[in-house]
Amino acid sequence: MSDTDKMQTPPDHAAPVPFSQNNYHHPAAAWGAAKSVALTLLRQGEMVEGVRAIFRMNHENGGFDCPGCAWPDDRKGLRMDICENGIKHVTWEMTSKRVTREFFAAHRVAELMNQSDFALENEGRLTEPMVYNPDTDRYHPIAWNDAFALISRHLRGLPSPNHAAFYTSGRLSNEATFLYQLFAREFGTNNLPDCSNMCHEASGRALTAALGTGKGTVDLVDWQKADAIFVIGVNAASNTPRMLTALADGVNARGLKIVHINPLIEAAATRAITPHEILSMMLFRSTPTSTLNLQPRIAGDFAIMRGIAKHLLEASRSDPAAIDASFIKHHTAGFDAYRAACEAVSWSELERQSGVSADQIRSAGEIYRRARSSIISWCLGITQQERAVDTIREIVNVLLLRGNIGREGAGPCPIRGHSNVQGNRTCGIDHRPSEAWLARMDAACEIASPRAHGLDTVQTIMAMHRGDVRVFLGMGGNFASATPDTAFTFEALRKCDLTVHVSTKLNRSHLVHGREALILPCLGRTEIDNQRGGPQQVTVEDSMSMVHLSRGMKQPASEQLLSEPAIVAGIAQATLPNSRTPWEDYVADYDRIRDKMGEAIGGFEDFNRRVRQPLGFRLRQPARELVFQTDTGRANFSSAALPDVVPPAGKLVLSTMRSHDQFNTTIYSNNDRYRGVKNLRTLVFMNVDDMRERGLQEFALVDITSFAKDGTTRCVRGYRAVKYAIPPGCAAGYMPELNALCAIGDFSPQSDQPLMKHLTVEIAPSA
Ligand SMILES: Nc1nc2c(c(=O)[nH]1)N[C@H]1C(S)=C(S)[C@@H](COP(=O)(O)OP(=O)(O)OC[C@H]3O[C@@H](n4cnc5c(=O)[nH]c(N)nc54)[C@H](O)[C@@H]3O)O[C@H]1N2
Ligand SMILES: Nc1nc2c(c(=O)[nH]1)N[C@H]1C(S)=C(S)[C@@H](COP(=O)(O)OP(=O)(O)OC[C@H]3O[C@@H](n4cnc5c(=O)[nH]c(N)nc54)[C@H](O)[C@@H]3O)O[C@H]1N2
Ligand SMILES: [Mo]
Repeated sequence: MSDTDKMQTPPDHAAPVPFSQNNYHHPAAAWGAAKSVALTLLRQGEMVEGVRAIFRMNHENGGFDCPGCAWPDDRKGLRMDICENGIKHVTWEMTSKRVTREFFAAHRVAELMNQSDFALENEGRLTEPMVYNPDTDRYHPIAWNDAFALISRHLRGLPSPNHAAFYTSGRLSNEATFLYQLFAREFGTNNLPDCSNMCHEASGRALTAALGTGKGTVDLVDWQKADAIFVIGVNAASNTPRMLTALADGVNARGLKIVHINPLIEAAATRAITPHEILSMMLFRSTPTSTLNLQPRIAGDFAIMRGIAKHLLEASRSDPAAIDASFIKHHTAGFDAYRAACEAVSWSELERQSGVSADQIRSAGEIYRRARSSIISWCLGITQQERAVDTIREIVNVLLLRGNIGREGAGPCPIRGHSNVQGNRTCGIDHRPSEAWLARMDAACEIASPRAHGLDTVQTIMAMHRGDVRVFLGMGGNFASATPDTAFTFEALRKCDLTVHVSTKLNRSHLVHGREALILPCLGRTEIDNQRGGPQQVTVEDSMSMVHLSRGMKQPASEQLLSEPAIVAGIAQATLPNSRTPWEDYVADYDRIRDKMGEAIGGFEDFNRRVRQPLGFRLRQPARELVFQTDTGRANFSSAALPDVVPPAGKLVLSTMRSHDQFNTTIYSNNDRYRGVKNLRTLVFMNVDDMRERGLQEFALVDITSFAKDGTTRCVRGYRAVKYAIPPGCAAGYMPELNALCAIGDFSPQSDQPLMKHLTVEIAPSA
């Protein structure tokens, strides 16, 4: 395949850069990854520190947890459990570049708005608290105590606590999280929107209804024992690279069968060199990490899952062992209705809705039938859909049919995003907390939490736009860019009286601010956190419910940085002068926060001792022991009707996703290595027939118009159409840029998640 180079001026760069797309030939995570790591380290001027840090990351007791994804650490033996993208995230935080008061003095906010997201973050680490001055349109230094006083003045001036919202991005430690929710609830609101409202909310709701747990039930040992693993709607090679280790090891050691279900054939679905296998890398030995690839239309996954179930039920007529009748009888509810739903739907309808042939679905069903134990894993390709909750419940249905839960090597496995997003929810970031959770926390902390449910991310934006939320506080993250309907969200943020961002790096959210605004710089996870009681450690929970310690090693980027717990405590003390919560004591020694968490949160009993065990501890998972805390006391089948996901005539369905070289809104470069893209982010991947129908040549300039449920349209212009192996009727491009197309009202009624992977669009030559 030859490179086709064209010239264009991407918005990110002043000078034109040649862009290209060709097919990537090398195995995932091989030399390309090693080279990219070296470049990242050099670019951040961090070669020596970076290498030292990598050797300490994710190591048994004594390192810091990788701030990248939430894949669990394999801490056995001497293998370094690291990956290219983890290294990028770490060095990005450890950069030697600094954003100083001189920088802010030299740039008006209006000027900074013209810079790309990459350029903003690339300025380096924030170094001191800053306050916005509308007269100069600049940020100026402010003392920490004055910043806390400003926040307190705004919060105390609100007609009710529900006029404030407290956002969390999933990097916050368990300890900071606990203090943050405690502060919000003691102040008087459950307005705790978070990134999981855009990420795995659907997984939590589906699993809770089906199994009585909001989390997956498998652990890394199960990944090492399964006979078949389904990888659905996740780009593992880029976003969960350490999964490749489990896949390749499984294939090599025991002939693991792997089924990928994804409209795109991603790198992990071809062959992989595991992230740390230096020898294989040198010999260019790779492992085929796919037994079968199914390429459904976008949101066609439900139909595939129902097809697999239909296949099993049909097979069970001649082979009773195709389904686990005993498990179904003793542990589940709703089977008869489910069987009827499977029988009622025709294979031709399943083919139409999935975009995959019945034969292929049956092949996947056969792999599943022959495997003694199977894991089904999924990520955003499933969750950011209109009927995501139904689809995840269909995944659970398929697992239940063969008793694939509560035994070794089997179960559901949502692949979480941010490194501690699961821990955030466990430790109280929930706008819809249960009565039991609040009652226990209230008793332990001697406060009286409000009971009314709070606002999620989308509702917060709508409330800001209406003028109902007047103070916005962001604990990490990049709310302005990560959320849907960019233009609407910008307006909403600009209507606030006060916006506050606790951050490590400069980003768009600092520039799209309220009437008054603060930037509060905090320690990163790699940095030493010294408090009155000495250096502190924090804890995080990974995708598989393991809780372990994380301790920073590096001198802080600036002497003025505070830890996240200290910032929360500072705001709380200023805002709640009569609080009986010992904020100062908590910050002096995080063991005291953990002692309180041990009382307040089920599963955290004896927290300080258990978390100091070599590998930390695993939170108990009743569903894993076949204890189902559901309405029926059993695992529930669901028999939802097949959703209609075929796009209307002339329209396409567009999915927004990450490139290889970004972490959410942090863009490391304009490349997307495994998809063969260089220097281009303003692109849309299209099927060749859809391009031909629209008279589009490769790299043609196009405008993309989205059609919202309420009849409104949104448009982005000057994108490049790129021919790609994607099913007809489907298109894909990059987040966060394409959030401009996602209407604020277009969220799933089941999960309240924005439809970031299901936008109805038309694509036409640029006007
Ligand atoms: N390097 C890196 N690592 C990350 C992140 C990052 O930005 N960079 N982000 C972190 C976070 S917060 C998260 S939540 C995860 C996200 O991890 P992913 O879920 O992998 O994130 P996306 O890039 O959005 O990719 C979604 C995948 O879903 C597929 N897809 C799209 N629509 C459909 C569909 O209808 N059905 C199916 N089956 N598949 C579909 C796309 O082709 C793509 O492969 O990664 C985490 N890890
Ligand atoms: N269209 C579209 N939109 C999406 C998605 C999609 O697939 N498509 N995915 C959604 C998903 S899954 C997610 S999780 C969200 C992500 O949404 P967010 O979590 O809000 O966004 P991030 O880009 O991860 O946040 C990056 C910023 O976090 C700050 N930061 C980094 N480390 C730290 C730290 O240790 N402490 C603090 N306080 N701040 C820190 C830095 O200032 C950095 O600029 O985006 C969502 N948006
Ligand atoms: Mo996420």
